Amino acid sequence: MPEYKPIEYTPPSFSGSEMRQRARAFYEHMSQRRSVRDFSDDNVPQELIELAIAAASTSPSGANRQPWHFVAISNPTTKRQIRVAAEAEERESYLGGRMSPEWIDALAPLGTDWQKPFLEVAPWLVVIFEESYGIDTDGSRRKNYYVKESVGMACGFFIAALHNMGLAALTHTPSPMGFLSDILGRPENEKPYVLIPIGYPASNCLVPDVQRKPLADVAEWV
Ligand code: IYR
Repeated sequence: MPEYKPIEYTPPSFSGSEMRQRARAFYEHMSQRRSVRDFSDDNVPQELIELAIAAASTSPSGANRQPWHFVAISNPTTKRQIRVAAEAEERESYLGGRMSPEWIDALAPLGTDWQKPFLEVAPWLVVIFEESYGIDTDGSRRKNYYVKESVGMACGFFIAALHNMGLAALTHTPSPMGFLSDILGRPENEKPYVLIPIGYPASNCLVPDVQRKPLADVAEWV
């Protein structure tokens, strides 16, 4: 059995007033994040995407298995293939009755439909795959734990990192997403989790007028 061999940890530390200042600044910065569907085609350097993936990969995960894999796409032909396949699925969902009327109703204030031009316009698409199980060097299967929770947290870190560097993103889940495994040639132990188009907002970018719930509605003090 592998041993527990802990090492010392020196966390970043701040004074009380620095903590308050940082807490407020972080909250205010995060408040400005919006999901964007209307991208400019301006280029984004690969280095920025690499740093966002590195930040995402610092997320906690079940048994520290880090059960995620990021595929970053900038190739226009691959982006086109993804758009065509995603729109075929989304068309069926929106217009072919796969989404319930109640669901369509819930999305109405967001202004979404089956058309996904951002899949071609945004300079990067990053598809995050969850590793349902790992594969050891000898080819044997290795169990992963809390895969969805772990990958969800990594995606949260990813989106925060992108926003922090001034990039816009969308958490997009064309449904079903199996076509992403085929187009990107991913192995059997990986399942698409979410597709994140990344870039700058278009100069005339509009977003839905949504509000965040007030603290009193999302928190309880006992
Ligand atoms: N996958 C569709 C539908 C959709 C579903 C939810 I829940 C959203 O918050 C937004 C959209 C689409 O991407 O349009």
